[in-house]
Amino acid sequence: DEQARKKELAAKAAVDYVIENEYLGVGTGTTVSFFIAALQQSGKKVKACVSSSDATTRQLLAFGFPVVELNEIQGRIPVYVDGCDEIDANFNMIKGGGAALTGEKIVAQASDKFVCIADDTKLVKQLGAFALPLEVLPKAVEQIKKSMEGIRGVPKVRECITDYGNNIIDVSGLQIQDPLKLEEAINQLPGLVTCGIFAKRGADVLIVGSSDGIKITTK
Ligand code: DER
Repeated sequence: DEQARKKELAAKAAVDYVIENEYLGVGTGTTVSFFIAALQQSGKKVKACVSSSDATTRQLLAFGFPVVELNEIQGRIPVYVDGCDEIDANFNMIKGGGAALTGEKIVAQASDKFVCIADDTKLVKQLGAFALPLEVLPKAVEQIKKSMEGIRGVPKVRECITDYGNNIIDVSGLQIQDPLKLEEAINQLPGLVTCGIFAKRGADVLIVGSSDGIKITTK
């Protein structure tokens, strides 16, 4: 379908950013799935991949890539490739649609260059049309739901358990004028594991697939 074609275009273009024989951080989602296949197709060799989720680890191993734990490497990761659910003009993102936001944020934090791959439906003027995912400890679910209602959000617990055994609350109805401010405020909530706003650590390069091809912008 058309959206898949746009994702694949962006994913293929990201292969150029991969540095041979270096560590590579890999995100989660369908756009990343196209990237893993394109990277294998390219024959480029990486030292090893650092994965953001169990699902991505399984896919990387299936495609023959070596995978190492983040704790096993001393330095920084040069490049991290991942998708998003929304991205604004300042490269702030909403992520977590794939329930992998905690692993994604950890590996993104350890990486020097975040290359975001997306189809053009992900581009927004203001974050928040996509319900904001929060990873929360089960014990804190009701309390955090109330906090979100307190800022006029509409929280809904997602039917899933994350790689870390936690819940996801999707919060719709938020008008996110200042992504960084809201990310930092939500981070203070007891029991909050990860906020799906990626503003403190946003993207550095954006590769967008559209029906006219790809567009690459660097922050
Ligand atoms: O969960 C995430 O943040 C992923 O990056 C995911 O939402 C990206 O979605 P995709 O399946 O459209 O690539």
